[in-house]
Amino acid sequence: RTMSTAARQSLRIGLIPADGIGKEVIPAAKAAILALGSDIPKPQFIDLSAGWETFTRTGVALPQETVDILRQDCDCALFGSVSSPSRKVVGYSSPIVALRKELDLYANIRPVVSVAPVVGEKPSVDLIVVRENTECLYVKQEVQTVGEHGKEARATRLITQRASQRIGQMAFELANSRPRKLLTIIHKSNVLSITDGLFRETVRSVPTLPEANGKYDQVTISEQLVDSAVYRLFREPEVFDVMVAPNLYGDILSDAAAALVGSLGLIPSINAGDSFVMGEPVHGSAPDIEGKGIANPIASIRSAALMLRHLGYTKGADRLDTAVDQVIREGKVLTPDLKGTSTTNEVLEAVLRIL
Ligand code: GGG
Repeated sequence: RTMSTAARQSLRIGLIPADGIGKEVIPAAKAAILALGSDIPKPQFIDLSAGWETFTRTGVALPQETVDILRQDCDCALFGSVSSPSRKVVGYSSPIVALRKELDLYANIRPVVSVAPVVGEKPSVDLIVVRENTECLYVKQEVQTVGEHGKEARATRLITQRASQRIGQMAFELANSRPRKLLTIIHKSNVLSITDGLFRETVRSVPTLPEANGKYDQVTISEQLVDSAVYRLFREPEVFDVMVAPNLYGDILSDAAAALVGSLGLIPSINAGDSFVMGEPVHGSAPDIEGKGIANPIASIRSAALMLRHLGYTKGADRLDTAVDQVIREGKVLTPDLKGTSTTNEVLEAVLRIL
């Protein structure tokens, strides 16, 4: 990653707005990236399609062309949001789940950080949810049969040592890079002792791997059952630093954590693998506000910052985060999810003025 960072003349960014408000917030992130000027290599944007709307138009939710272009012609990507239906639709499969698999983006890193009222003060919430991104119930192996008592539905929940180990390594790296160096493993192995037991035990053993070679000695490891983790998150969020969880728990926990900082519209993420990174706001396609021009662009702008930071462009990433922090701190230009009356464009304009 750092090797190519130094040599890059341009930064090729795939844009996949997908559905709903993704179409409104990804262009805002693009405009914010463009405002960084020479702090990053010259960005080149490549528009790509995926999503429910793409499916209804073409019969395919994730066109092979999108995957091929991301693999061959892009250094990174930004994904918006997808409107997967809640019922089974023949031939449809979630494009974001498929993309994470196709590009082996095995870690979904979701920082949840509040903005302190005064510059330089410690934020009251400052944690990162590290979500395993390739397995758990998201392997989507479901069957329905008919038994003695009527319909029966079953889902396979796959947890492997390989996936648990690499997400564990990513989480230890992150914890080690932070001042508090605290890693909490989230599981439910008092009930799911085989699947969550394997996750817990594999993550716990990361510091004993030969390649760890003592580098995680400063990391404090704790663990928490997922249900009590949600309770503690609301009662005393300050106890958490880095939380690592299997796919579904990580998804739920990060939405819950978003409530602590005011809105899901603020929370960014990256889907990271060993050779590619894709920024993605944690929020969904929000059909209730789609087309009204009031979606919060901050999660997407912060996702762009996270993506740039992951690629080594710290200065550009810092500028985006500082501008967003200032807009939130001033509290004058905010979208309705934050009790404001401003539009997506007005928030973007406020960020651009600072940039
Ligand atoms: N940006 C997150 C997002 O689009 N969330 C909606 C979502 O995950 N829907 C379910 C799916 O398509 O997998």
